[in-house]
This record gives sequence, C-alpha cells and structure tokens, in this order.
Amino acid sequence: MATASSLSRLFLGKNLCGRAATISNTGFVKFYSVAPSYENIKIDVVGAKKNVGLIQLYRPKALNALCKPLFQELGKAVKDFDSDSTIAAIIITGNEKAFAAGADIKEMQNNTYSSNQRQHFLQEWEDISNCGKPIIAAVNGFALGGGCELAMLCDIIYAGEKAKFGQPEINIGTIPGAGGTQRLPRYVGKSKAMEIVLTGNFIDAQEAEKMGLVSRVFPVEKLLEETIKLAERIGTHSPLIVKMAKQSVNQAYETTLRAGLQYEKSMFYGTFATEDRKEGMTAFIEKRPPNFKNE
Ligand code: DAK
Repeated sequence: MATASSLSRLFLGKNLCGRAATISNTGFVKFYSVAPSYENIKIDVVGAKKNVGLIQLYRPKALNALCKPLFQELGKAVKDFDSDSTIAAIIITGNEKAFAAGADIKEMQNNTYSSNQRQHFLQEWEDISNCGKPIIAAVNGFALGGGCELAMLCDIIYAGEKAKFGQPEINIGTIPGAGGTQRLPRYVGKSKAMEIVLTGNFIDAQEAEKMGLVSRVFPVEKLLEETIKLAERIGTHSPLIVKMAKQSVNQAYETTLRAGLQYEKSMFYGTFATEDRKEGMTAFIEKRPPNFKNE
C-alpha cells in the first residue's frame, strides 16, 4: 500500500513552467507556485512517467464559476496538452468544495439575446470537445450547470463521494446551454434528465454512478490519486490507437447505429495501417510487453 510520502514522491513533478509541485496528504494538488500565465487555473504534469496533464480549476472564492477568462485559459491548457507528445491523458479537477458551480452568473447577468449572438457567448467551450486525447473529470463537490456540462464534455467522470451534480439553470430563469439538455439524456435517459433539468435538484455521487453519469466513486481524499492511476493506465497504450478508440466511441453519440458501426469498422481496419497495431499483436504472440511508438 502506498504511503503519503511514497505518493508524494510518485507525483512529485515539474509543472509546465518548470516549477516543483506535489500532492498533499489529502490528495489535493498543492502547488508551490502558480504558472504565471494563468490566473484561473493551475496546471501540472503528474504520474510516475510524467505523462498526465493535470488542470485544476482555480477560482475557489467563486466555487470555480466558469468565467470567460477561465474558459479561455482552460481551452489553451487543453490544447497545449493535446499537442504535447509526452502527455497521454488529461485530468480536469477542482477542489473539495466545487468542481465548478456553473458559468459565471455575475458575468452574464446583463447579457442580452443580441449580445450573446453578436459575441458568440461562451463559444470557446467547443474547444474542449476538439481534444484528441482522453480527458477525465475528477469531480469533488459541486458540478452544477456549466460545471456538470464541462464534466460531461470530458470522456470519463470519476467522482468523490461528496460530489453533487445538477442543472439548476431553471432556478435562475434560463436553461442549460452547453449540453445539459443533449448530453445528459444520452447518459441517464430521458425521464431522469427531464427530472434533473426541470426541477434543478441536485443528485449525489452515488446516484450519479447508478444512473451511469459517473463511472466510479471514491473517498474524497482518494479521488485524484485514483484518477491519475486511470490516466496512467490509458497511457500504457498506443496514443494513436487510444485516439482512434475515443473517436469511435464518440461516434455513438453523434450518429445512427448503422453509420456508427460503419465508422467503427473503418477505424478498426485503419488500425492495421499502424505500426502500433503490428507491434501489439506481435508482442502478444511473443509473450512480451508491447513497445508502442505512436506510429
Ligand atoms: N456564478 C458566479 N458566482 C458564483 C456561482 C456562479 N455560478 N456559484 C457560486 N458563486 C459565488 C457566490 O456568488 C458566492 O460569492 P460571494 O457572494 O461570496 O462573492 C460564492 O461563490 C460562494 O457561493 P455561495 O455563498 O452561494 O455558497 P453556498 O455553499 O451557500 O452555495 C451553491 C453553493 C453552489 C449551491 C450556490 O452557490 C449556487 O446555487 N450557485 C449557482 C449554481 C448555478 O445556478 N449554476 C448554473 C449557472 S448557469 C454555454 C455554456 C455554459 C453555460 C451556458 C451556455 N454555451 C457554450 C453557450 C452554463 C450556464 C450555467 O452554468
């Protein structure tokens, strides 16, 4: 069993600005200093092989409300990790109280229909779904409105046992705008999604897991450690094939079954154009671990 100090050693790394970082005994990221270019997020590279990009939403006083500058920083960090060949997977997390309590209500309070249209309000949210690498949401605390939608934009959601999910936009006279009415029914079915969207009620982590919104629930202090383990496990595979698998699963949400199956078959055939597929099968037959080259 890993001790707190061995875990600290395991995750001891350098952030992208070359500064040392570690995780505290409670499992939360404790940065000795903040990357100077970011004010609303913190980034780090973690895992034994330093191949996991970690993004922590960091507006604790506003429960990580997703203001435009935060989202611009998040979009840039995701893009940078996506194009960094040493990174296998990305984790987005918040803090113990909040993953994110939604888009920033104070920021949008005086918006109008025409200003939203003119300025393509919150358009940058789409950047996250263009990421080719797996993104895992590690959710502790509130994931509400845009916070829940951000988690659903990720490929896998792990939750701490005190996490709370919800689409409470109805309470403030609006409706979800980044997938709450579209992705949520695909995760949990129509009746549950309707209940969540029309009441604004929160659901807890255990219920979210039962519904299929969350894939696993952990004690609060174990969440980040377990999420890093998951990212590291994904990182043992060929990045090229991981990307193809992610694209293929995503097709299930974008198209008909027939078109999706066709897409999957083309991707499967496509893996046979890669060196990594050859290496994977050869290694199996030779009874040795594969040495993937991302080719
Ligand atoms: N925006 C701004 N500030 C927020 C906030 C938010 N969403 N949530 C919390 N805060 C701030 C509070 O104002 C408070 O600030 P001060 O008053 O101290 O300055 C501080 O965080 C602490 O909050 P509370 O005092 O309220 O804390 P409590 O523990 O009592 O309550 C709570 C926690 C999470 C239950 C409560 O804060 C709450 O109900 N928050 C609002 C949740 C919500 O309604 N979220 C949905 C927002 S609408 C789109 C993309 C995204 C979206 C739409 C379109 N496109 C791509 C087009 C998303 C829309 C939304 O998310």
